[in-house]
Amino acid sequence: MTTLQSKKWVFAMAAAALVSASMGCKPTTPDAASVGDAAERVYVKPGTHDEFYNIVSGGFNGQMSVVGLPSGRVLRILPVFSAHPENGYGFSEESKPMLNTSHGYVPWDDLHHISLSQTKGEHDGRWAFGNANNTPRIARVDLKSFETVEILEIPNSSGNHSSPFITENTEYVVASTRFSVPLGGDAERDVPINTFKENFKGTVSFIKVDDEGHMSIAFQLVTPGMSFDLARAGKGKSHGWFFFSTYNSEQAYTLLEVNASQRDKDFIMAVNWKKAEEYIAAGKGKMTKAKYAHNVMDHNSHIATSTMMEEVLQLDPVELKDIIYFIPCPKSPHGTDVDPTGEYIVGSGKLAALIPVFSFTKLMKAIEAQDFEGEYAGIPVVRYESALHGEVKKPGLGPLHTEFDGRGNAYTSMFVSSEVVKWSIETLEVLDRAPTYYSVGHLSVPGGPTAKPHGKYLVAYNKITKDRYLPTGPELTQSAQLYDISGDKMQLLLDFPTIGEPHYAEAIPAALVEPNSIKFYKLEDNTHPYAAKGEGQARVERKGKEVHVYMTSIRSHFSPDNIEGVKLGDEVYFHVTNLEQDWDVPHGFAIKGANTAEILIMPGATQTLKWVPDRVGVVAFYCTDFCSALHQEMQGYIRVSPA
Ligand code: CUK
Ligand code: CUA
Repeated sequence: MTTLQSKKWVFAMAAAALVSASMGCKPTTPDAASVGDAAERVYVKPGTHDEFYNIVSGGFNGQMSVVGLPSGRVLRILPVFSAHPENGYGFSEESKPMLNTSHGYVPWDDLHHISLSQTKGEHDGRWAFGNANNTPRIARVDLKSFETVEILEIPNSSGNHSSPFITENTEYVVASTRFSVPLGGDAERDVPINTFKENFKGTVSFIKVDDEGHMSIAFQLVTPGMSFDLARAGKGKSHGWFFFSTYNSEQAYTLLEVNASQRDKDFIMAVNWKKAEEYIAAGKGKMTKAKYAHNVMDHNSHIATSTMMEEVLQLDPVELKDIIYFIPCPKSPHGTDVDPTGEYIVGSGKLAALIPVFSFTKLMKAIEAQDFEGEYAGIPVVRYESALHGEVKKPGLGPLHTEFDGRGNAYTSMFVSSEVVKWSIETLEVLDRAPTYYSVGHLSVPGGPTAKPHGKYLVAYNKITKDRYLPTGPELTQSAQLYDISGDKMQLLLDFPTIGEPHYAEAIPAALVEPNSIKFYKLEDNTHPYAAKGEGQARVERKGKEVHVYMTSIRSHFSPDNIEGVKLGDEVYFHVTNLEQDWDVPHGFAIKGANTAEILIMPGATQTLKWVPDRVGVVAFYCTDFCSALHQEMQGYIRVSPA
């Protein structure tokens, strides 16, 4: 099977991919079991900490999770794009605006990829970025507080899969569209679907990140109507360039599984973003109308504000000839990855029988010499051989994603043959292969996408679980596997379940994050307009139909805890300030009949729960977080009288 390279074979592979996805393709490699002392190597003694934080995408749960490595222990679910009843994210009045979009409040999404901020090509421990696939958005999480502090909607995009990939000094994160769509105003967007070739366009957004982390769309490139899948920034010698995998160069709009797999090659798109910056500076951009939300959480009040943006700057790379170039890449590339030196660009055609590795130096020479095989939709296509460093032959079936260990080795996930394949970047020889259980998607080596990978471990995030855990009905846990990659041979150490479906993840040494972690918010810095910074300020104020309760919480009581004077038809706002100034003492607040979640208030912060009473009577409220021996006493009553 491996010697055939005909079209027929490719379709056989596509079929194999389907079968493997539906049946769970069992690897048959003999040394499938873990090594003997695996338990010792993943054991983190009680009371001691893991070596790495692994920030993992949650897929269709819309969240990130924080996992310790090597233990695989889940440390936290970190709400990003989905409302989270556990702590009131998306339910409290303060956090609701974080989930605002041009479509209104959208409290769910599908988060696939994580990018950690970098300085000089290395992790700096400041922020984690994540993408919303469905209603296109990029979020920024502050790694001091592990809170989502900013969400930017991406206009002119649909299926924000190819994001958020980051440049080596966090100058930009990019977001590109999976589904090409008609752009413009209502008249331009209301077109027959079969006018795809004329009317549908892709976009790539370059989102500027300033020193404080704040995001803004610097410019959008409008591209031919194709699909973008993944991307990586250049680094070192290729700094200033960005590489995107594209598929559906067929520009199919129906039955894509067949129609978008016809051409032998799709493309890797190379973008010279330094050049694009020059064109922007020279006034070549065009401001166009676009409606998108930009949501920012204030540091001190913890109140999110949503601003509706009106326009975006666009560049036309077909007109401006030298911003983008296509490199042919076999069979529907999924991942594209850049090695730590920035010289090698790895394409992973998910239906391809080999892995092409391109050389940045050769690409530059080819562009300089205009060594093109032609054009695609008005954009120059570099000759495959001219940009090629070489091919990894017979790597396995269904290559998806590649990570690096900083010692000259690359690790590629093979979805169809369910394995991780280690190969040498220099010689392109396959050095080792290890089975995964089952059908691996992304991989993560700590620091793997940076200029200085930390190596040591590799985590495989698998798409299929099957028999690996105790069954829990038709739906099984999602799963990851930890390998030791410090020696010549990869060694399986641990299976661990994950929260949601993991796509990409990054791991960062704990030492870069742990020392900066906030323990509590200082009460004196709290600028929330409804904060009560001591029990003396606790009170109830009426403004027409609105009743504002300035409430405090401290072990183990609320003030006020008996509230009267509320009438049917009122809207009651419980503004609860947590007066504690100590680590790990949140208080919760929940009230009977509220059609919302609880709120969970961090020490020193204020959160607001809105409640509209629906009947006359006395209603109880209580603290939901077991905060002290007298937690069960932490409660109160509110009396609602007829209007
Ligand atoms: S991915 Cu989104 S389909 Cu290979 Cu990055 Cu999992
Ligand atoms: Cu406060 Cu329980």
